[in-house]
Amino acid sequence: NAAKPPAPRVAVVLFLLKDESVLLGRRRSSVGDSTFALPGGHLEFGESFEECAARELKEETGLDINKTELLTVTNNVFLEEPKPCHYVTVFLRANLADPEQVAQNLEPEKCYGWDWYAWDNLPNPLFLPLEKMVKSGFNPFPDH
Ligand code: 8DG
Ligand code: MG
Ligand code: MG
Repeated sequence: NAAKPPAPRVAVVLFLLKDESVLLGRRRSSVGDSTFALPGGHLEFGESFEECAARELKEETGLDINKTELLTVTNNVFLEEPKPCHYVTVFLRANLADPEQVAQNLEPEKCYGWDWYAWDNLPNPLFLPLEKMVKSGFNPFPDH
């Protein structure tokens, strides 16, 4: 009797844009450990995508955003991870409400730290869902 597989879950992640850069954090997690990923997390019951992105960013970095916009959705199946999982990942973009605000690492058990990376010089390795988008030529900046 095979165990029933877990259901797919909805994740909301954010391209936080500043000049030509995006905010990335190095994951400390059983899924994609040590890879560079966007801020974000699980959609909670009753939330809009925009509310989820703002809440997750605030919990993870302390930052506040405005001009939040929906970009795209991807389907991500992680069969090779210690705990296989499946995410429908919703990507949004936003700007900092206050460009002077500094990212704090508020969940150090889940992230090694946040930093800004120029889009044309992203760090390695990227978290697989993000890596796939970059390789496909996706660009999160307006006017692309
Ligand atoms: P939560 O308990 O705060 O809701 O969740 P979290 O601890 O912040 O979850 P997460 O791992 O940061 O995000 C949930 C899932 O979203 C993650 O396991 C896989 C999926 N996901 C992607 N791409 C990205 C990404 O670039 N960044 C993040 N953080 N998650 C991503 O598919
Ligand atoms: Mg979170
Ligand atoms: Mg997260």
